[in-house]
Amino acid sequence: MLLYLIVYLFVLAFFLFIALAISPFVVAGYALRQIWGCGRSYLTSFAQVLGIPEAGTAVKPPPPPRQRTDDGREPAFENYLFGQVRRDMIEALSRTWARARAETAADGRRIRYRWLAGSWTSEDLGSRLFGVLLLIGLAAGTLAGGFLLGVVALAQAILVVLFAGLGIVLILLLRVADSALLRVRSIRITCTQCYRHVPYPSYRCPSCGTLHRDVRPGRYGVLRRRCACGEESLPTLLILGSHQLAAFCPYGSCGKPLAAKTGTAAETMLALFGGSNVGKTRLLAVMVMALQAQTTPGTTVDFADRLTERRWEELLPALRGNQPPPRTGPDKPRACSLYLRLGDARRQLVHFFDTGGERFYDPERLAALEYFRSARTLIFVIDPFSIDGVWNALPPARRAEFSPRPDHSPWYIFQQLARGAREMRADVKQVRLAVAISKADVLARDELPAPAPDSASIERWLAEMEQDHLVSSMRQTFGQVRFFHTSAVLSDGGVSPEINDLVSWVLQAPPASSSSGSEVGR
Ligand SMILES: Nc1nc2c(ncn2[C@@H]2O[C@H](COP(=O)(O)OP(=O)(O)OP(=O)(O)O)[C@@H](O)[C@H]2O)c(=O)[nH]1
Ligand SMILES: [Mg+2]
Ligand SMILES: [Zn+2]
Ligand SMILES: [Zn+2]
Repeated sequence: MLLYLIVYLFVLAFFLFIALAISPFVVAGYALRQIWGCGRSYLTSFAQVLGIPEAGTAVKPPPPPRQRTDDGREPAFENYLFGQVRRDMIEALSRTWARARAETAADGRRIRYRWLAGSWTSEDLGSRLFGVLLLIGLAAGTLAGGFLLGVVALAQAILVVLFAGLGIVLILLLRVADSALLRVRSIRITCTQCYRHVPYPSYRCPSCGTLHRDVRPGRYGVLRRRCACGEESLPTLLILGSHQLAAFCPYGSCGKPLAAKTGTAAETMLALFGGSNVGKTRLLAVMVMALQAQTTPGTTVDFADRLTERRWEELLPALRGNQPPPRTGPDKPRACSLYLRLGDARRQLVHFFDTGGERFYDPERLAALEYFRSARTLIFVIDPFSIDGVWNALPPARRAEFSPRPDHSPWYIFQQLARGAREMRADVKQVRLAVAISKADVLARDELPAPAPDSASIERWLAEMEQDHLVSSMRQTFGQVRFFHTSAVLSDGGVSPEINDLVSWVLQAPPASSSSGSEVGR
C-alpha cells in the first residue's frame, strides 16, 4: 500500500515536473506565434496601403484642387514625405490594429472552445491546464507583439521625420541657392504692367494652363512638382529650369504675363517722360532701331514678349515712312521689353516705359506711374518748339505745321516729375537723367536756333534760351545729367548718330558701331 502511494506520488511528481518543464515552452511557443501574427498583419496592412499586390487597396491621396484655393493650397500633388506618408502610416497602423484584434479574438475563442469548454474534472485537468497555458501565451504574445509594433512604428515615424527634415533642409538650401544666384547676377524681377517687384513669378502648367502661384520647393515637391492635372511635372526653381515655362505676375490684382524667360537676365528700367507730342514714342522707336542696327560682334536684340513684338510691328510702317506714330494712350503703360546683349557685356532685359504726355500734367496720375520708383535712368524729352526762343524764331506762316505747340513748358513737366520722384524714392541722386532736345532735323532744316551736338553746348544753349532755371533744377535733383540733341527721323533709312550716343549712355554701354541704314529696322 505504502509502496503504491510512493510510486503514485513519484509518477505524479514526474508528470508535474514534465508539465512544469514544458509549460514555459508552450507559453513561449504560442506567444511567438502571436508575435509572428502581429508582424504579418503589419506587413500585409502596409503592403495593402501601398497598393501591393492589388493597386485597388492603396490609400488614394485626396485629389488636389484644380485652382489655387483661398487658403493657399496649390493645384499640385503633395510630395509623399509631406502628406501622403502620414496618411499611409496612420491607415496601415489602424488596419494592423483591426486585423490583429480580430485574429487575437478568434484565437482566444478557438482556445476556449477547444481546450477549456466543459467541466474541470481530474481526467480533463491536463487539457484544461494546457488551454490556460495557451491563453497565457496568447496574452503574452499580444503584449510583446504590440510593444514591438509600437517600437517599429516609432522607428518608422522617426525615419520619416528625419527624411522630411532632410527634405526641408534641401528645400531651404535650394531656395537660398536660387535667391543667391539671382542676387549675384543682379536679377530683380519687375512686373511690366503693375510695376511691382516680383519676388518669384507664377507659372502656368504647359498641359492644362492652370496657374501655380508659388512653384518654389515646398510641400508640393523639392525639385519638381506634379500639376493637379497629372500630366505635367514643373520645375520648382529658376535654376532648375522654370524659366522655360510661361511666367506671370504673382499679384492677384494683376496676374499679367511677364517677359519670356523672366529671371535669366538682370533687368534695366528706362522711363521716358515729357509733355504730349514732344516725340517720346518716336525717340523710343529709333532707339530700338539703333540697337537693332548695331554690328558689334556678339550683339543680340530680341523682343522679350509677344506684346512688344506686336506693338513694334504696328509702329514700324509709320517709322519707315517718317509718318507720325499713333498718339500714346493715357493709360498706365505696359513696358516694351527687349533682351539685349551688347558686345561681350552680359545679357540684360531692358524695359522701356512710354506713356502719353498728358499723364505728366497731373500729379496724381503721375504718382500712379510707379516705375519711376525703380527706374535707374530717365529720359526727359523736350520739344524745342516749347521753348519760346525757338518758337518765336519760326516764321508765323510755318507755325501751323508744328501745332499744336505743347501747352505746358518743359519746366512745368520737369517740376511735376522731380516732385513725384522725390516722393516715390529716397535715392533720387542715384538716378541718371538723359535730356533729349527732340526734332533736331527740323531745327537744322529751318535754320532755327539750335545747339552744337555735345552735351556742354546743349546745356549752354538751354541757358541762352532762358532755361537756366530748368538746367540747374535738373542738376540739383539728379545725380548725373547729360544732354542730347536728337533727330528721330530716318535719313536714308538709318538712325542718326546722336541716337547711338543716347542709347550707349542710357544703357551704360560702350559706344556702338552700327551698320549702314539699309539694315535698320528689321
Ligand atoms: N521731324 C521730326 N519729327 C518728330 C521727331 N520726333 C517726333 N516727331 C514728330 O512729333 C510728333 C509727336 O511724336 P510722338 O513720338 O508721337 O510724341 P509723343 O511724345 O510720344 O506724344 P504723346 O504720345 O502724345 O505723348 C509726331 O508727328 C512725330 O512724327 C523728330 O525728331 N523729328
Ligand atoms: Mg507717344
Ligand atoms: Zn503685375
Ligand atoms: Zn496641369
